[in-house]
Amino acid sequence: MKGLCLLVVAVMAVGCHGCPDGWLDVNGSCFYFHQDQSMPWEDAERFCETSGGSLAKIGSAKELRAFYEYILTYSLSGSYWLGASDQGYEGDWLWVSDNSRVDRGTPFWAIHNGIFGWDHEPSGGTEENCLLLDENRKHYFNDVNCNLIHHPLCMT
Ligand SMILES: [Ca+2]
Repeated sequence: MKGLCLLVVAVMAVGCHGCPDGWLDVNGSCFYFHQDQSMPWEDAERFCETSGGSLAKIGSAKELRAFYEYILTYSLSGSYWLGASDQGYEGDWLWVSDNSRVDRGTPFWAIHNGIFGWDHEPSGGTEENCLLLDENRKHYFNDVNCNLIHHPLCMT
């Protein structure tokens, strides 16, 4: 695909975006905020798979920043499912797209005031096994119940 883009640029001297219109290009992957769709986490993962992808992975601080800026730029509302859970083994958060481990702490996870003072999410134990880009937590990561209804954030 990259080769084709270079060819198009060379021949037509036009800009080439690696992603379809309306999709966000971050580090060579394409992301779509499905603001018009709402469903539980597992349905959201299947929804993204039908378009040949999966729920989104946000793997670096730079990527998280790009998502945050996109949300602000387009005034997106609601919270978005990300492609990670700890359903397999409680407390072990894995990205579904490549089975890699989710980084903990700053700058990804929201903070909350617990019995021992301020601490990072996740805090929901076995009740909260799915990862949300949480509008109510300034779009930081939060672990929530997988049956809640939120928008899919797909990547391909
Ligand atoms: Ca959990």
